Amino acid sequence: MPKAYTKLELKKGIEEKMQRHFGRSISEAKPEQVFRACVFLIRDIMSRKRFADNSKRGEGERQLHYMSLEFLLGRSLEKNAFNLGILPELRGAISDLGFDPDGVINVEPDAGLGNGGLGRLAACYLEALTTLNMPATGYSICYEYGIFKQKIIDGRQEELPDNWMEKGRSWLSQNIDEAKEVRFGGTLHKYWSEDGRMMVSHTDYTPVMAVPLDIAVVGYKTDHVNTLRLWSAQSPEPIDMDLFSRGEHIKALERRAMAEVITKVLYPADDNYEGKLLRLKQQYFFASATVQDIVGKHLSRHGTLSNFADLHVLHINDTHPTLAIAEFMRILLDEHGYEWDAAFDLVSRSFAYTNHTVMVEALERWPQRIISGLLPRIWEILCEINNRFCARVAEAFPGDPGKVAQMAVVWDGEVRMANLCAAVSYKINGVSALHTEILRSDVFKNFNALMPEKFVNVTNGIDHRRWLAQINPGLAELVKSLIGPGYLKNASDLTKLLKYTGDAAVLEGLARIKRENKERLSNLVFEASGIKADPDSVFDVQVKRLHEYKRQLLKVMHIISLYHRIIDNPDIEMRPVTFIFGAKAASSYRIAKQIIRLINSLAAEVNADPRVRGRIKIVFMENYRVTLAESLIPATEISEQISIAGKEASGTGNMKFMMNGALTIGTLDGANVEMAELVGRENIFIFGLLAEEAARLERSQSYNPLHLYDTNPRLRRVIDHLKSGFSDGVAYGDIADSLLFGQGGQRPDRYMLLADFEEYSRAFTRAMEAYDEPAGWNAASLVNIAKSGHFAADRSVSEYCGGIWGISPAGN
Ligand code: 26Q
Repeated sequence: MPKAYTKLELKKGIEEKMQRHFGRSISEAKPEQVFRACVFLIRDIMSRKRFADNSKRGEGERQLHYMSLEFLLGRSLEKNAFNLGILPELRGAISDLGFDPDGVINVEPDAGLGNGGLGRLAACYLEALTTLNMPATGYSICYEYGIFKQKIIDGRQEELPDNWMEKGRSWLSQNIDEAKEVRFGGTLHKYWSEDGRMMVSHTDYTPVMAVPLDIAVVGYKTDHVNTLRLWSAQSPEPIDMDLFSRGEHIKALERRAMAEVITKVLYPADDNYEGKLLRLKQQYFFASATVQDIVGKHLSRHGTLSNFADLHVLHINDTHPTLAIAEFMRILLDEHGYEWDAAFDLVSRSFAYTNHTVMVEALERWPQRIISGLLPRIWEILCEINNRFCARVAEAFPGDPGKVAQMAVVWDGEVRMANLCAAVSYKINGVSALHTEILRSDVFKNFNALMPEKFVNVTNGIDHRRWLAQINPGLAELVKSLIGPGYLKNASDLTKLLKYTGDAAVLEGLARIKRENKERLSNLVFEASGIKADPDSVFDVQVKRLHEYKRQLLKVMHIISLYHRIIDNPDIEMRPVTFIFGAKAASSYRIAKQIIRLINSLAAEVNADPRVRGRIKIVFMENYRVTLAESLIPATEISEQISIAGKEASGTGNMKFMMNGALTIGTLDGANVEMAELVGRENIFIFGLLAEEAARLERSQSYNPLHLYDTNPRLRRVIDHLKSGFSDGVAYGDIADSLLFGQGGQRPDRYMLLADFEEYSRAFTRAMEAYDEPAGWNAASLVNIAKSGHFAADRSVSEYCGGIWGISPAGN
């Protein structure tokens, strides 16, 4: 068991850090310095744990290396204190020192080293792996600037740089002696060695140093500590005084800057592939440093690579780290004298791959000329992998050359990263049952025919300690009083709550907690936007990245039609609803940005219209991020999960809302399908086309939104409203056109909003009717919480450990 710290010990510890690092006493300190003193103290506690833990680590156990270009950590002070079991003591200590604990906690910026779901998933999994005592290391990039800060100015998204390191770097510890050199460009020379083997040497390359910055990860009430290793790019060139004096310093500085730009900024495109050279440099930089690190450590311990695959699994989080496959081949062939077959055998037993998307525009395909110029040796290796794989495919499907065309890794001047992963990894998984089924039957149909044993499903999960206990202390207290604290380690215990669905006192308690959370959020909304969100209204929330397939626009269209109803019947009785949106749009995603502006135009018109009399309020919360989600989710009553079926691989926000007692209005997409199965149709509001139906409509090209527009007057009026514009004088003809006629060569209404409009509207009405009956609503809310244990990351990670990674708890 971990050592407990008293409030007094922590107080003394903070004072000590304050003196040591800032040379001042607490009475002279600012909250920022108190925050940093707390971080230093918590880091000490974690280091002591790590030291004790390392000595227990076995030599012969398989380890996981979770490779992800994104780890969306959010804040860490409260989280780490929570997991160490000292959060109340830390808060008490800060208070006793004369500071507001929330004020100190709020100093911390989000580590926004990710875009959204995929990055947050990585963070949740590393926490769960650590809590489960699994030997695991996370690998990523230390972006100097994380996901941009969003400001809404005149209704429009503006992007500001997110300089998180300024205050957030206190968690990082640099390990310069473990830096690695990564090589770009250059020339290859082939020659024969004395024993008749072909050798490759690489000259004139541009070296870049990868310096590791480590973050310690603690699990919940365990002594186990893991590491998240973030690579930062540095130029190996010293500032050359000679060049300086010869006036060539600008050139030298230019070269330095070129290297260091690699880890400057996270690409803010989410689910949308852009073939940018700098992004490829990030990917190779990351892949090479990581594989060198893992191989180097293995060699220094074992002196041979022959047992590598027994002791390591490299997990590829989507295709972004895929170059690691080719890089490992390069290291084995060129640096360790391996023959191709032996090297390939080793590599193909070492990698596993998770796919997170079925959207064709998100599948990474890198142009051959970019890869061959930047990474000449990697390009050769990719070609060789491709040749051998295509030969295998041709043999497996004789007389069907189309199969080679579909499955090739290099084709038509492009490298297809997903095909490379599928060809080489020993396991491929989707992130929900439906998504995995679509991978098997559609995206990777041919691969599934050739090697069905590779495909598995692991439905996503979330860190329920953060997303329930930490962010919703009121609910956590209630749950603990009913079923004890065991659920924190064993989330399936939450089902024990089911026996209280008829207990009026419990349901009232649940309602009271929601009410308090709504009041808190209402204050936050008012501070942020000046809008009064009435805690007596229903809080209906859609927060996620802005993407057409997620259909924020469908919700907008529905709100417009509610607004029309009020205009037509000014006295109509309608339960007041506050509609809350939060979303960042990728900087280059034009339509997504227009939709943000549209939400703000609509909000301005509706919120100011005296006829509405508070029955509808619309709030766009700027800069949606992990920390904002932590305030929004506990206060939400209706969770909107309304993507077109078949396109949202899983969703993880849906799980967070469910766990906090919101009821979902959703399509049968991603993990919503499993949510509906768990809670039953009476406890979720399902609507819309099924994935099969949507796919069939798309294939047959028979979908005709114009017909719906012509025949449904309510819908027509909504779209006409978009065209004619809002009280701020802004009209959205482009959006209306893309729905009715298609834009830029796209089919009209690609994501079938019009097809689902009526059913969505009915689902919302059903939800409002259910809300009219508080006991029933609260019972449904409790059922959702009780069944949400299935979506704990602990469950997902255990499935990965058993079914994919083959790892077990450290020291066992
Ligand atoms: C690729 C190439 C170049 C630049 C950027 C990218 C890129 C970056 C991020 C492509 C995709 C992403 C992120 C994808 C993502 O977050 N997918 C989501 O993953 C979640 C976790 O599995 C799922 O729940 C969501 O359904 C899925 O959309």
